Amino acid sequence: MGVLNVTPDSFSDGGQFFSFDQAIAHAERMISEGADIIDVGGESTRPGSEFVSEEEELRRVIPVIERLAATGSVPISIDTTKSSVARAAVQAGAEIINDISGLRFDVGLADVAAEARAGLVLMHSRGTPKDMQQLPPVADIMTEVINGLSDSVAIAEQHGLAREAVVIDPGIGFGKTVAQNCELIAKLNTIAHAFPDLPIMIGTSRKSFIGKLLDGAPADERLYGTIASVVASVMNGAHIIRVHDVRAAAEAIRVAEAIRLAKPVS
Ligand code: 9MG
Repeated sequence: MGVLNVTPDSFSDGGQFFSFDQAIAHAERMISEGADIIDVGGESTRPGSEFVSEEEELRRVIPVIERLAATGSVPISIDTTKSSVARAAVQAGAEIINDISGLRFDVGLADVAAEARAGLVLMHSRGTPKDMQQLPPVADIMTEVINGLSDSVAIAEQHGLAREAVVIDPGIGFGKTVAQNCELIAKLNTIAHAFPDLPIMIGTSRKSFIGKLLDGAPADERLYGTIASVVASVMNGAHIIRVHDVRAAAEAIRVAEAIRLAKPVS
């Protein structure tokens, strides 16, 4: 999954892809480099970021989704926590809704996904993007994430969403410490065992825990660290990887996947 942020303050690409033409060109480049899904987001989820209005989010994402969906080469995902934005996005051609709140902010997202027969990514997070890094850490991150995801999946099903439409995501970087992010990647197989029928998505790309592990490396110097986390995630059972640097990740994934498949089943 290639990340297409259409936000002026996007933390990892500096708003580089904010104009319509640049956004389309960047999406096409990610597809040519191996992206199987493009995730379009109009509201930054960087730590400390503010919510944007529905009108502004729609203004940013809908024209981009309409254009990308019209070319039809890969499914488009809408990264939003607002059911009104998700509804407009699926009408514009998006086939997946990516909810970083796991239905905590707007449960109506499940209704939109169910009605449109869209996929729904339920990500674990704590607090809001504005306050998540100020929250006291939880003692047992594996139990917290598994219980949180179970609640989100149950709510989605109560709202009529088919279980086959659900993808789960541990939410790397969202209200977790550096050590907890590493633990979640290292023990991804525990999450896979807890949800054996659900695909797992993970997003580590350029995140601050990688910068912290690399002596404060800025976002544009986190590629090799990102690739290490991508490979570890694939080896431990991730099915969908959300990244900015598609070519590097796609090549690393092809090799890691071949090695994973060569491993004897224990
Ligand atoms: C929007 N967004 C930012 N980080 C993410 C992550 O790790 N997973 C998902 N599903 N979405 C994310």
